[in-house]
Amino acid sequence: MTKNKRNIRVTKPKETAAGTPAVISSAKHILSEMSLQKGTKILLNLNQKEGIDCPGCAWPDPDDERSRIGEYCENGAKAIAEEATSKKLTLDFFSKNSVSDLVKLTDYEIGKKGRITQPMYLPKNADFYREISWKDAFKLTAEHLNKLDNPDEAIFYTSGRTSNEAAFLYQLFVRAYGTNNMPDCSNMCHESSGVALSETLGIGKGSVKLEDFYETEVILILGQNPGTNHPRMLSALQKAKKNGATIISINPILEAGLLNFSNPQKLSGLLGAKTKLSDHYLQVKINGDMALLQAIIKLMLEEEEKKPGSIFDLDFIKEKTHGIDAYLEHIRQLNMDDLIAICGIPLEQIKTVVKILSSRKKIIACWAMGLTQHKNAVDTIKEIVNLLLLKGSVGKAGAGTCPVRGHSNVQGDRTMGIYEKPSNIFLDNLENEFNFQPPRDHGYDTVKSIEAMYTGEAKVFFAMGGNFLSATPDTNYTAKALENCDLTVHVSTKLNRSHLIHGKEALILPCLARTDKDLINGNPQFVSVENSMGVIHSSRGNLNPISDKLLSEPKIVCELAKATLNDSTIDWDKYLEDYDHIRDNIEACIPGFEQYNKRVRLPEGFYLPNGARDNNYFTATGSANFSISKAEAQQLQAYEFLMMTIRSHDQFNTTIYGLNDRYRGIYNERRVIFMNPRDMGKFGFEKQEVVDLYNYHGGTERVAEAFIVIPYNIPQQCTATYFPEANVLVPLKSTAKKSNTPASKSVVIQIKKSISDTKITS
Ligand SMILES: Nc1nc2c(c(=O)[nH]1)N[C@H]1C(S)=C(S)[C@@H](COP(=O)(O)OP(=O)(O)OC[C@H]3O[C@@H](n4cnc5c(=O)[nH]c(N)nc54)[C@H](O)[C@@H]3O)O[C@H]1N2
Ligand SMILES: Nc1nc2c(c(=O)[nH]1)N[C@H]1C(S)=C(S)[C@@H](COP(=O)(O)OP(=O)(O)OC[C@H]3O[C@@H](n4cnc5c(=O)[nH]c(N)nc54)[C@H](O)[C@@H]3O)O[C@H]1N2
Ligand code: SF4
Ligand SMILES: [Mo]
Repeated sequence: MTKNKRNIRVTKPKETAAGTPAVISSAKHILSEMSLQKGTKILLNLNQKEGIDCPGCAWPDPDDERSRIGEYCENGAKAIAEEATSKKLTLDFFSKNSVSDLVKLTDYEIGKKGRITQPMYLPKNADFYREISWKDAFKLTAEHLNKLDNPDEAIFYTSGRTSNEAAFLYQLFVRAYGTNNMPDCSNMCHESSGVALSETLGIGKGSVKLEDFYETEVILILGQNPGTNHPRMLSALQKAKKNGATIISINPILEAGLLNFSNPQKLSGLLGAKTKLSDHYLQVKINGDMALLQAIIKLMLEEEEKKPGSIFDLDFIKEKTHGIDAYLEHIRQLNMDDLIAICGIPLEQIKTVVKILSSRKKIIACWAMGLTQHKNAVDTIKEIVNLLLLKGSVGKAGAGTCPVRGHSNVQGDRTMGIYEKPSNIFLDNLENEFNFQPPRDHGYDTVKSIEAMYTGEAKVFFAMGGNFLSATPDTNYTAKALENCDLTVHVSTKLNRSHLIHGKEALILPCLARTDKDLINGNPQFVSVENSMGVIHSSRGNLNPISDKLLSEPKIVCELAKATLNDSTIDWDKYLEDYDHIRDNIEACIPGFEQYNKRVRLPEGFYLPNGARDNNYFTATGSANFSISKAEAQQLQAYEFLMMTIRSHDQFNTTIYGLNDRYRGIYNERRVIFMNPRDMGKFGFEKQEVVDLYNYHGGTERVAEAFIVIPYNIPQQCTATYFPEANVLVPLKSTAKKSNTPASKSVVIQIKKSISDTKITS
């Protein structure tokens, strides 16, 4: 056996989330990055009405009561620690550290270096970034953009932290320049949800409000780990339970945050009192969800047919839906044994859940990446919609769809037009308002962007935030794609791997973050964001920026637009007098933003219109649509495994806060693979043995070396590793049908004993 010489410590997985350990962890992270005084100043303002919107996830703030001292979670505190760190990267740092040295560091080490403080430029063939003025940086970018044969040779990526104001200006600039090549992190995230929900319910967003959680009867949580990724959702689940809701979790592994919760905002929670969250936990096989949902629906249908109207909401189905007959016929034809074999859940357990769902009328279904990142993701999400439609559980209080969004403004960015497939109505509105002709052809999404850069069809890559190289699949292929570009430009707060795997020339443009004060002529500006439930509200930073050479994202876009566009019909200078001017233009172009400047100043913000919430379905049929899909098992050889790439408790996507995954009992290590002990026995792997992982999709060998085997409670032939370390194995061409989202939760791998134990030393 190849022994691991690393510093890993493994304990039993936890069965309760948050509580005192979360408070201790928050304090540790904050104090390692800044003074107590600075930390307190931010945390007291975080998620308060008229305060700073947490730069972590997109979970909403409660409309009513907010704790004056602690309206945030452990991971919100970590996000703040990471962003508002007092550590900074000076010119001295860049003159002492070459790109070829920095690239050898782990993502964790790179991220801990500090905030970027001035624009940096990497000339052709150079190994050290050097200082560049803002003026020259804009000029250089503009020259590259204007030199292209066609605007479609440029790509403009967006991550989901960008405010509504910056996002609107950014897409306006990109379209005035002449392309719809606007891939975003959503392409890798909830794109599958957007496609499924648009086709079935006529809106690509969820339909529930936070208060629906407080009056619902059943909450289904599929493929989501809220204890880590949306921690304040646990408070909503706790309140739902108190009000009598039943929680059913569907997940291949037992996540602590779905089992029990000790509320750290309440004294009782700090003293150890806990609430049991999931009443039923279905440990489904990876991507077995569609089969499981169909099995549930098939059993419900059998009962319904014995006594019509006893289980399904026949009035709702008749008045509001389309396609019921064909759908039920399809369900009748399915074979129960096949469905059970695919999902791996025993019949008895399915029957228990059927009993609960049958007698309840108000159901909320929540889901995240465990559903969206599979080949058949769109169809699985449509199956959730089928279940809700049968029960009349959309368009009424206490019921509906809840795709829980990731980045704090990823939903808002889409609303603002960050999309490679904009609608004609949206483009017409831009044309009317700004008097130019926006391009009509659809642009590249994330996967197509990588292919275009690889083949040389795209030559300039510009990123508004994010860490494209580490977030995307097939790391080695994507690296070559970026390296092929003539120029790569990143608007960023912190150093990351995408600055170090670069085009022939590269720029880093440092921007203000959420927590920073944004002043125009001494007047404080605020920005706005949209949370997971469609509430638009303001966010105001309160810290003095770490350097006077940072610019706001809106300012960067306007200056770049002025440097690039000749005879622009858009008055870019006006936006830089006051952000109210940006919001006035948003109001003119995007429905739902009437009186934007007035309503965004309401302390609690305002809701955007939502057809599905109001029981109106703006689909092609004019009704809510049933959909027919066939569940298929992933065909695996006996020596193959399905691997899901998931987040540890100490990371925000590619930003690694620390090396622990406290709830799963892993400390000081990220290169681990969770395996079923029986599979380990079958293949002769011992606990903490070092293995190499392989993927052979499309005839290419992909290898991820030196992962430590962790025996874990996970279905057989299913495994889990952390993203981004395992992204080298995710094939670019293995994507979800219709949404083109990389199938990074169902990667087929082989696991082999490591040939060497010296490859990874830290
Ligand atoms: N602290 C923190 N917060 C975050 C993030 C972060 O990295 N750190 N990221 C943000 C972003 S951008 C996003 S999109 C969200 C992500 O939030 P999540 O979707 O919760 O994140 P993942 O870790 O990808 O977790 C997926 C969950 O799905 C389960 N799963 C995997 N495959 C399957 C399957 O086939 N079926 C079922 N039923 N379950 C499955 C996994 O076991 C895991 O519990 O979180 C956001 N919030
Ligand atoms: N294998 C696998 N791959 C995945 C996933 C998975 O589950 N498995 N999840 C996918 C998902 S859901 C997502 S959303 C993507 C995430 O993809 P991205 O959004 O591209 O990645 P992040 O790690 O969130 O980006 C972090 C960087 O953003 C910059 N940044 C932070 N704040 C700001 C800001 O305010 N402004 C600007 N301009 N920059 C800022 C910092 O420089 C930081 O290094 O990854 C996807 N990749
Ligand atoms: S739940 Fe999400 S938005 Fe709320 S404090 Fe935690 S990380 Fe921030
Ligand atoms: Mo995401």
